[in-house]
Amino acid sequence: METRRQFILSAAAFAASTGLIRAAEPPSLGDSPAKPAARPPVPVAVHDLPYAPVVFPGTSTLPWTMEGGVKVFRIIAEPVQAKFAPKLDVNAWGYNGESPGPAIEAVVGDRVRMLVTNNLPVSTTIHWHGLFLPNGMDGIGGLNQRKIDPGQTFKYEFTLVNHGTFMYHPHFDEMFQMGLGMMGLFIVHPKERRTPIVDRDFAILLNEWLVTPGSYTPDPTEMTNFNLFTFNGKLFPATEPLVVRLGERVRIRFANLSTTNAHPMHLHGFSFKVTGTDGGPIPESAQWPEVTINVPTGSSRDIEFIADAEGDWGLHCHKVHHLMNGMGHNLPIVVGVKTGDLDERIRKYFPSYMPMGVGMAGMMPMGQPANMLPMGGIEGPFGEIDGGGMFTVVKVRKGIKSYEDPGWYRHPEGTVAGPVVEAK
Ligand SMILES: [Cu+2]
Repeated sequence: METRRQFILSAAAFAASTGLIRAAEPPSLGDSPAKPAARPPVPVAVHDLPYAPVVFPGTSTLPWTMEGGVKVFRIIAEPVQAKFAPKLDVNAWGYNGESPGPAIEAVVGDRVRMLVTNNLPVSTTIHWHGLFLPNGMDGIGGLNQRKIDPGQTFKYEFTLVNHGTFMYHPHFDEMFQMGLGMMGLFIVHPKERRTPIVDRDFAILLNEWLVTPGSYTPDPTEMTNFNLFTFNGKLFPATEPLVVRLGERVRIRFANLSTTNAHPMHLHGFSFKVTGTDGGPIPESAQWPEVTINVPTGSSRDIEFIADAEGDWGLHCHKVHHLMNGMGHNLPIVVGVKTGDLDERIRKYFPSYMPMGVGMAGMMPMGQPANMLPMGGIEGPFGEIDGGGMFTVVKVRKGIKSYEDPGWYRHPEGTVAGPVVEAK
């Protein structure tokens, strides 16, 4: 059966291929008839739009209908089959078939109506994290509203007042429901474009999971010891690259709804300014330069930079164990030991034992449980790229005509580190 997301994407692809829609029409202005709010086709000429449409690498945008001047979104809370990577399936909970749920994108001044249907076996609510709204729309079960029981549909309706990078998630049995993946991004654009105008605007929702190797269902009771770390529900090598034309101004919005961890997001190759949080935009005089920005759980951080250097630049969480997929913990460490046949002998007593310090890529293939992604799943231009989790690549290219993945960067002659023979 074609999922809603596939339908939206294929409808958008069809429309783009037949020239039915202009690149990235503003989805919010006026009472225009309903149209699917799929990711904008490429290339995007954004300077004649009221804002740069946000790109959600790895996830989709929630469509809406206009009814009497109200923008109506339909949200279905339900169990979903998530695919963190081609060989990693997860029995998650989410919205409209996805975890994270499809991103909501709207503009200050919009009247929005959220029709939330609960197809879960338990009660739930939705809280609109960071939005200014009437107290009775804030979504804390028992405090602001009755819980949405299984089978019920609740209406939330309010006018968007503040802009920024926000989220939505249940505010009832949060540990269980968010631990199973119930969350999504909610981007509100200002009425007047924020200056300087960005050419590319990306948003990434950060989450962490415990899916015990060999199993398919996350353990939502885990408090500290997570083993999978996702960008918009995908982990490297299944994360999508962020493709940028040389010289463009780029915004990346990070939002974190992980159970416990902050994620220090590190961008290679550039210094960026921190331009906003879920509390709102930061005035230019108060913005500061960074190459790593910590994103605590329950918060968002917007960064901006000029992509003035070509290349394949890493973008990742700097907690190095968040760059691994399904990594086992509590292993004996024998870094520096000449092991000989020690590996085999130790493995007799500790079947999960893997030698450390030999490079991740060599570690995994033996005795791997089902539904576990091996480390080092991708062949780069210089050999295998090891690692996984919260990692992607910002691909900056000169003169590209589209934002499709351009492949690996081709370095100019003489600009790549390599071996030398030193004179004795
Ligand atoms: Cu992290």
